[in-house]
Amino acid sequence: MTATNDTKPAPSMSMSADAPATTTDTGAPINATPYADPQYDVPSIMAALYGDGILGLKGAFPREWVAKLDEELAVLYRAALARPGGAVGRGTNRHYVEIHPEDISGFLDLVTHPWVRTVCECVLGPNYKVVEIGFDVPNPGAKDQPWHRDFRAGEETLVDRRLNSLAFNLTAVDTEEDMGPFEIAPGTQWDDPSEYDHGMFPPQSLYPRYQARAQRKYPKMGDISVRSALTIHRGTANVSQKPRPVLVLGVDAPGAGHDAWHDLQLTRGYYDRLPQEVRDHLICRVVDELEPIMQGHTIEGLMMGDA
Ligand SMILES: O=C(O)CCC(=O)C(=O)O
Repeated sequence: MTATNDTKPAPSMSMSADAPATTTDTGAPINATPYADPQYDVPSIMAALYGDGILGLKGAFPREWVAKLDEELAVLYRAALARPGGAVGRGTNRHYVEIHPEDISGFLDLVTHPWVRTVCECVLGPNYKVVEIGFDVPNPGAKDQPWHRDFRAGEETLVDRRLNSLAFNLTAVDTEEDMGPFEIAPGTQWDDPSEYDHGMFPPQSLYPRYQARAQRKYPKMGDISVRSALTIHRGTANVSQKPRPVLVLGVDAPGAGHDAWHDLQLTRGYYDRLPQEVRDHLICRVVDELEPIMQGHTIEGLMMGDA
């Protein structure tokens, strides 16, 4: 695929995340952070993830690229539903399916997109690691999820006040109001979880805090977002007749340890064809044949009930 960003920056969902264009006399872009693509502004990316805990980029991929992804996810979803343990419940009429990178034709485009790389390197450092690829499907009839984090916050965040993992989300369809949009409470990645159930589910007494801050997101095909999975969020009720599949890419700072919950597998041939700079950013097994993934990361609180 040809990414849209070769010649000019794609518009950002956050007005402040566009870089001021500074160039040398010869027109070469000046960027003081060697690994960041000069079309993106490092302080704005840092401010968004450490501030709101979420940032988006509009039109990162062409719609045709996303339409192909949508077709591929539909096939993978059917296969996962037919396999015991292939799709994990995330509440009424919702599933999460972890997949293999080579199950989708756009994996390389995704992980080499200049915005994805720049965000990872800015926030997680130059040795960031991709640990997970999968997708969520809130189907018709899905209900409001309880407000939650996707995992427990560690000492790095609670004490050292540092983010050590990110979740990228890419919708496979245009999100409409009745499709149960994703909802997030900006800034809550820093909240104290001592009263949370399993360190992930805030008590209902705290819901007014999230409701007061809540932002619903309406991404279109081609848009991409990134968030801390610790920023309190939920899927809302899908009262339409359409599913809303969303691709999820999980990325860690070195040592964050979320690879223990996942099982990124690549066949030898696929792995060998990847550029070295992509291989350097994977925590994976290289296998002769892809094995069905036994999902290690279930969120029991979501399987037990809706809000
Ligand atoms: O509905 C969504 O987009 C997100 C769902 C979610 O947060 C989850 O299943 O953990």
